[in-house]
Amino acid sequence: LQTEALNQVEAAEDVKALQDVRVAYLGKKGPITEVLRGMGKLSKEERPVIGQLANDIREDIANAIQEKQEKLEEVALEKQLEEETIDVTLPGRPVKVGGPHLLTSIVEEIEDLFIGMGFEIKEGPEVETDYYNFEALNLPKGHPARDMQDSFYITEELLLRTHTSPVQARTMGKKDGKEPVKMICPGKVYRRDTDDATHSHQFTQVEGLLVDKHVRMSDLKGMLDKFAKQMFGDEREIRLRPSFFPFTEPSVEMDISCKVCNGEGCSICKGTGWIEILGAGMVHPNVLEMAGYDPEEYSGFAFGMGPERIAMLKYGVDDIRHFYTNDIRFLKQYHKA
Ligand code: FA5
Repeated sequence: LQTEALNQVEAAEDVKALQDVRVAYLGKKGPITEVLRGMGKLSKEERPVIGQLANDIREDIANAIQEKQEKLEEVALEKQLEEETIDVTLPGRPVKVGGPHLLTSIVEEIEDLFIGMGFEIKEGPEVETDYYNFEALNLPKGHPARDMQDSFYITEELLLRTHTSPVQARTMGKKDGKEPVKMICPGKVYRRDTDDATHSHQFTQVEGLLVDKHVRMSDLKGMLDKFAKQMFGDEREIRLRPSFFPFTEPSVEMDISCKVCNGEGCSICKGTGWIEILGAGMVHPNVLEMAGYDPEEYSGFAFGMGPERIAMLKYGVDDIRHFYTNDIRFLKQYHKA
């Protein structure tokens, strides 16, 4: 019996087969248990001899099973390790990394540039009151210049802001007419414009405002020139054209030359070789007065630029709609490594 059991232990090929051997020989219904159970029927002399023998055999088989089990487990572990080996020489799988949207990058670039010139960053609401969007900017109800910025109204008194200029009025209003202001405000604006290559019904603006004693038009011109050169490089030309905004007097519009497409048949520059990127001017005395400043003592300049147009010009993007349609092939071109 012992030899037979030990042979079977040796022959067991896996843990399951070994378990079967254990049950067969050492289990409750196995031959050894049976022998031990029948001890009562043996004579007094036979009992210790047979008992000792049965126990020895049981121990031998149990030891053999234990040894075999350890061996089988070791083999199984080795097999598993072999199967799960990692080949460290295989090339890694590339991780797809996102990046900021081109428009976000441009706005951040503009912010950095103005922070470098000492401007603070301010924010204002996109749902604006008629008062701040128009009236505080010298555009009373019924003023014909309101038509320049066709608006999305929510109620009679609330609208989606048509420009970032209301943040000028909000910022000045908090200063009690005494402290100087030097701020920019980036943000989204909305107009009922028909979408085309250079116009969108929702776009971005960055407003700028500087109010202090003795601020002059030449300060505005110098700062715009510095901005343009830092943003586009010294080779670009700028031109200021007289313009009209009710909240500035005098008012100008600034164009930048289109070097990317030479202006020839180019949709950004409409063949003229120039693209308008901002409106600006000296803050109108009425606007200063409404915000609590004495226009005899204080003066200021303001500007509002379109980052989409700036990005188009800087990177040769030929249609403003690329910024909003989220075509990954377009966006990827501008991800910095
Ligand atoms: C204004 O919105 C004035 N608030 C700017 C200003 C501020 C003037 C402070 C004086 C003082 P305008 O409507 O021209 O002005 O727009 C300013 C800039 O926004 C434009 O030069 C252009 O770059 C951009 N822009 C205007 N309309 C659109 C549009 N539909 N899509 C994309 N960009 C636009």
